[in-house]
Amino acid sequence: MRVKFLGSFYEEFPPPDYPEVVFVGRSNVGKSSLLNMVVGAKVARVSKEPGRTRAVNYFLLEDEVYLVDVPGYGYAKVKREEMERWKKMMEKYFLERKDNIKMAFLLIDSVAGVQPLDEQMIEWFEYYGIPYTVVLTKTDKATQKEISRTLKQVKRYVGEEAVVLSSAKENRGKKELLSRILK
Ligand SMILES: Nc1nc2c(ncn2[C@@H]2O[C@H](COP(=O)(O)OP(=O)(O)O)[C@@H](O)[C@H]2O)c(=O)[nH]1
Ligand SMILES: [Mg+2]
Repeated sequence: MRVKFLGSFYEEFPPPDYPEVVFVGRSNVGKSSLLNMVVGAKVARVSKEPGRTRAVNYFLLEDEVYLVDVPGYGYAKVKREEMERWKKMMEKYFLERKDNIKMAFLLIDSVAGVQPLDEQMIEWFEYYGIPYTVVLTKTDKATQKEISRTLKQVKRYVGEEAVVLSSAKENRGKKELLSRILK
């Protein structure tokens, strides 16, 4: 896969010359790892301590589609003002880019399940009219029972065809995600 890091953006975003696919989820859910798995290269930074990403990172895949890594949410130690800043930034991102976003991948930890802030993201997608797919992450760490429970929660919002099971550790879901991105 040809993939290029275009940079970290805070205020202005790159010109909408390509359609974009955005990866959204709680901090530490495995966004950067998933992105790296999908493109088959270590382009996004995987971090040990959560809550570090502040920027919107753009990658260009195959000179065809932008892959966008936005800051994660829900990190417990984040202060209120920081949370407000995150919210403002995301609202600006979705408002400005909604027509260019062809798909959002909402990452949900297979073990932790759907959290209130994930539901808030789903409300945003619906409000902005952004189609989304739910990606369950880290299935290698989850029991079958945990996966079933999380699947059941997710199916309150989307049909089965809009859910992908993944593990960056086991390269699970890579083909499925790539075909959805390049579609
Ligand atoms: N077991 C397992 N660990 C993972 C997987 N994906 C990510 N991780 C770990 O989870 C932590 C957070 O990953 P990262 O990709 O930085 O999450 P992000 O904050 O959402 O971008 C790191 O320690 C990763 O090594 C996975 O599929 N399986
Ligand atoms: Mg990350």
